[in-house]
Amino acid sequence: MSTENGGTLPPGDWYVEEETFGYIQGVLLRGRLQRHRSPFQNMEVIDSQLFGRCLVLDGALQTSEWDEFMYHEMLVHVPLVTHPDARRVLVIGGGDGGTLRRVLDHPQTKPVQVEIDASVIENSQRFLPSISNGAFQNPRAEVLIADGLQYVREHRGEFDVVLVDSTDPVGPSIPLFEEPFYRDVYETLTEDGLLAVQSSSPLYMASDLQAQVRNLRAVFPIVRTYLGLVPAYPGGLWSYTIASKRYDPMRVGKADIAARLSKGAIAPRYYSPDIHHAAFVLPPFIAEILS
Ligand code: AG3
Repeated sequence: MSTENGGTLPPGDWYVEEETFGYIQGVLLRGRLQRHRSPFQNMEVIDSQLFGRCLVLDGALQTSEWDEFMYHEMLVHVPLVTHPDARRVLVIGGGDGGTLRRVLDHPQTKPVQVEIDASVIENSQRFLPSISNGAFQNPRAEVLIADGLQYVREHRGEFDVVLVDSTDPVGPSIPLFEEPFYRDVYETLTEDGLLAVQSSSPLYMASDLQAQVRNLRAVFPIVRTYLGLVPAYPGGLWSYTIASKRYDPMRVGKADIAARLSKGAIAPRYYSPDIHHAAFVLPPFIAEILS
């Protein structure tokens, strides 16, 4: 990247993240806005030159003002256009509100969000309001502070779509990547329901992706991994996986996708009917991880 003083990096404060042994990714900071320790995790809000404000949980960058749309549009619109009439949608995690906001873009939805850590929602609304863009105030949304693991155990056959917008599979979120949770989600879904999850970096977390897909395949008949770009995440290439009882995301026609988007006058900046199908095309080395 070019710099004002002719190539040498200006002295400054960098946010750096070790993504895997021997590789760090970093952004030059404009400021550190907040640091908070909740009963669940350490939270930081930083302000960076390149990505704007970013939410960091337990030392992993979760989302940035600049590229949040790339991640949230892919996590939400791909499953919500795959289901022909997704009304009851459950969001687990996603405290910054970027996922809830995209669910609300689909006018027929009645979302419930279950976030374990109230302070993520509070601080995201305070420091990163552009990400939720008012979603938490929308009367169609019901927002609960509760444990998603327990919530799915207590709600059977209620949701058309479940979205898991979690942190990496480390520490307390590990159960969200395991087979017992996916069995509970299966029961939480209606008979033609589907689940979409963020499924890690295929580059630096390939064994996590592999284990997660294996766990989903043990429960759901249709499991499809797709890819998208999220520059702020390790390596920039990110994966998502849909696990479905009936609808195959690879078989939704482009005209249906366009029609489902236009119902809500949704004009995404990353996602499109062409991206929908392109995202399921996997490079052979990733197909091999999943085979
Ligand atoms: N959830 C996935 C973030 C993963 C980032 N990992 C990392 N930086 N090592 C994002 C939540 C956004 N709503």
